[in-house]
Amino acid sequence: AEIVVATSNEGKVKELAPLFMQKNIAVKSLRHFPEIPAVVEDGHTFADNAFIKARTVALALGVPAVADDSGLCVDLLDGQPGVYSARYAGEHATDGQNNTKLLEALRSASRLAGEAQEHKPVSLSGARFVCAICLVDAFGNKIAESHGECEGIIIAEPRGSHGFGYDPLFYLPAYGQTMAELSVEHKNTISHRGRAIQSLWLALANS
Ligand code: ITT
Repeated sequence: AEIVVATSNEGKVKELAPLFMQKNIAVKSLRHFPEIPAVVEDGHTFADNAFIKARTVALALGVPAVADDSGLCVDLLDGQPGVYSARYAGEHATDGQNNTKLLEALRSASRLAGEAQEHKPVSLSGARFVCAICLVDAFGNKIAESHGECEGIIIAEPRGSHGFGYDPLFYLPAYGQTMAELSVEHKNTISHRGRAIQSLWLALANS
């Protein structure tokens, strides 16, 4: 089987592909459908945006679709960047620009600027990654939705080269590593995305 994933983020695709492969489902991202215009994500919650993306793509292609809307919620920033995580530093911001912006916001919020020069990582704030998944049928009707979270700490110095987005700044005390230091397989067992997909299988089994 095959499912269209309503995403242009290849970092997500790299993690979602093995998760769907556990159910023998191959994923096809929007990279394969350049004709579909960019989806306007104007929802106020992760769940709203996941539904908007899945529905728009399903209606454009006439096939079922699944979407992942996710982001980073930082305690000291009252939950920001949240649904704005992808465009925190501007409309077409790179991951690097978003990470720089996050550290700037946290340093001014915590007045820890001086400590950033220390050698050991400085923990700036508690944070959580959040992921909402939505599956719709070919008519854009919701079939199932799910949610997953993962808690960590934002550190002042990036570590690791795997993953994407805010992973190098997201430290997991239980593992002594950042999310960017974990393999895709390991990340999938503990991440917001991995948890949301496991919860999607449960929702589908119970429906
Ligand atoms: P699509 O809408 O095309 O799927 P996007 O990157 O715009 O791609 P979102 O609106 O859901 O997707 O924004 C997600 C952002 O949250 C992403 O760009 C990262 O900055 C951050 N993010 C989400 N999951 C992450 C993860 O596992 N690791 C690091 N950062 C993550």
